[in-house]
Amino acid sequence: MQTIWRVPALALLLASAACSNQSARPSNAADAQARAPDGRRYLSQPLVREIYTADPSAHVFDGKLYIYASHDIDGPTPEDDLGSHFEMRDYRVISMDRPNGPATVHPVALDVDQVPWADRQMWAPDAAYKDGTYYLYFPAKDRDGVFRIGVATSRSPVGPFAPNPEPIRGSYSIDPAVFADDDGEHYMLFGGIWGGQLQRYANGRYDPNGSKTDLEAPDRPAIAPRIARLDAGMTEFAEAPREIEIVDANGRPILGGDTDRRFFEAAWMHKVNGTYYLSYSTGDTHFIVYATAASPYGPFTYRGRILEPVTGWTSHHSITKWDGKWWLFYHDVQLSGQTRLRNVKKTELTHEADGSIRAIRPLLD
Ligand code: FUB
Repeated sequence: MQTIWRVPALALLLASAACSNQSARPSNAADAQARAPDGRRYLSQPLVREIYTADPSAHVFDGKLYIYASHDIDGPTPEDDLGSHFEMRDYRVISMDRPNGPATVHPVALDVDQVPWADRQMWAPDAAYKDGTYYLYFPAKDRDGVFRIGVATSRSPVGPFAPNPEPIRGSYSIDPAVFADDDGEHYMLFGGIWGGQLQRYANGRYDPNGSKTDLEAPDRPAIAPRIARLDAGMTEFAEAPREIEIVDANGRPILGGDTDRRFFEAAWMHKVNGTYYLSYSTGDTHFIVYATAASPYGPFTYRGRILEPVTGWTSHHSITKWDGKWWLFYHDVQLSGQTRLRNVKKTELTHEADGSIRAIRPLLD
C-alpha cells in the first residue's frame, strides 16, 4: 500500500531543528520572538504552555470562553499513516475570561479509564450546553479498534464530566463538532478519513475492508463529513447521519483527487447572517478551507481557504464569536517541534462584506 501520510517540507524543517520535550515549557518572553526553522515569525503565541493541547473547539458560555481540546501526550507509538501516535488519554478544559487575558487549564475533565466502552485514543472533542447541562462529545477507539463517539455530562463547563455507558447509537469515525442553531436545534458534524476510519462507512455500514483512502478513487466525489441532528436530550441522534455534499462554484462535486479542497477531517460549522459555513481540514495538503450553504445539511459550495499550513502535520480549528469579534482557534507545534505534541492558539478572523473569509497566514515573512 502506498505511503500517504506525507510530512510537509515545513514540518520536516521544524522537526529537525526543534527541541522535543515531554512537558510544555513555562511562559517565556522569548517565545514571542520565536521563529519557525525557515525563519518566519509566528502570527500568534500558544495559549497554554503547561501541557500540550490540540484540536481546539471553542465556545462562549455566559460570556466566558471555554476550549475543549485534545490533551497531547508523548506516547511510545511511532508515527504511522493512521495517526497511531496520537495516544491521548484524557481531556482538560481551558478557559479565558477575556481575549487578551491568561488561559486557565482546569483539572482532568474526563479520563479514558472512566469510559466503559472506550479503550484508547481520546481524539478531538467538542462541547455544547442546554438547559443547565454541559455535554462533552468525544471520539475514542473501542476494544475492537473502531472509533465511536461518546458523550459525557456535567453541571460545570469545565467538568468533571460523567460519561454515558455506551457510545452514541449510530455514531462512528472521529472529530465530533456540535453546532447550535438559532432555533435551538443542535447538529453534530463528524468524520475523518484515513486513521479517522470514515472510508469504512461508504455504504452507511461498517466495512473493515473499506478503501483506505479516497485517493484510491480520485475521480469520484470525495468522502464527505456526516451530519445528524441531536435529539432533545442531546445524547442521541434524532435521525440517521447524512453525508454532506460539497460542490465547486459550478455545482460539481469536489473529487477525491482534489486534495487541496477535499474534506479530510476537523469539520466545524458556524453561521453568519443566515449563511451556514462549513470549514474543515484538507489533511495531507494542510489547509483549513470553507464552504457555504443555506441549510446546515447543504449542499455546500466551496469558497476558499481560511488558514494556510501550520507547523506540524495536522491542522484543526474552530471558529466562534466572542466579545464582538470572530476568532479562529487552531494549533501548531511551536513549543515541541513534534506533530504529536501540539499547542493551541487563537487569532482574529475577518468575514468580508461579500461573505467570504479573509485567509490567514499563521507564519509571517
Ligand atoms: O488529534 C488527533 C487527530 O489529529 C484529530 O482527531 C484530527 O482532527 C487531527 O488533528
